[in-house]
Amino acid sequence: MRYAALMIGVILAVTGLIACRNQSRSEGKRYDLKGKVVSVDKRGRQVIIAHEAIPDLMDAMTMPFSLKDERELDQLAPDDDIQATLVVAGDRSWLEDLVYSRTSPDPSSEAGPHPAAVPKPGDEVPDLSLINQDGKTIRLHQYRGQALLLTFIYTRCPLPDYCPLMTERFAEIDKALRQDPLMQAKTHLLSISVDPEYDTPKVLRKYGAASTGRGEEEKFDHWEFATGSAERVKDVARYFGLQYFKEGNEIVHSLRTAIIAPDGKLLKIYTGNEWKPSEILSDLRGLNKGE
Ligand SMILES: [Cu+2]
Repeated sequence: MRYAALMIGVILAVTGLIACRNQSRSEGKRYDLKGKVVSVDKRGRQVIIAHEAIPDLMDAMTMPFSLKDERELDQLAPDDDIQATLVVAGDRSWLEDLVYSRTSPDPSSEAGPHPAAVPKPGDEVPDLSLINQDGKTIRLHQYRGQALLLTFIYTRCPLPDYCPLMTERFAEIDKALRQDPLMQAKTHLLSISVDPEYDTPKVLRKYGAASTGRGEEEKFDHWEFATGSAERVKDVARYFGLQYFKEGNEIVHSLRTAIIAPDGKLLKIYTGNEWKPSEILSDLRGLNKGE
């Protein structure tokens, strides 16, 4: 049995090797990546890899990556050894030229992080509590009457197309909503840090002020930044199906961006980073139509 699995692994490794090298190369900086697959997040279209140090880029850590060819997500399994080229181009990054091999007898028995049960649109979101950038306790139900747009980040995130991109898009949404006093009044944004140890209210305040572009003027009356005890943050993340865990100074995480309607019911959860600010703006405008 083990031999059969090993053979499949070898075949996969061989097929993985037959990557077309003649394609014209996209631009961007390229780095060699070597590591082990920790988990495959098919919904979020990411693979979480514990990788070795990448000279000139980052230390060894475990973190999520996007793939140039997403079909390869179906081929990968926890514990696969993987080698790839990490391409960083502007605010995007992805892996290409994947080579992987499998030696574990049964990948389905791997005890990786289990995908959390994801709530459905229309579900009532529980009154989870967090601590905002001012050190004050906030609760999700206090935003009832407004549409609440939330996402997960951490301020030290090194990959441009994860947290920095979420924050950049939230800044765009915040700005657009502020141009319309009615929409500003009827919406609220919340960025939740999954790194409470480092992202104290003080750190979040500074990060938030820089992110909104209003600096010292920022009153955090439309877009807040929150954290909480490790337990409380875990409760919120788990509810929205966000997977994360700590690895040295980094947090390995997937992406979740949710819209909660003014009645406290879940409208939508966006996974990954493919969504556009315009889609969320139209979701938010749609909620406030017909009132
Ligand atoms: Cu991140």
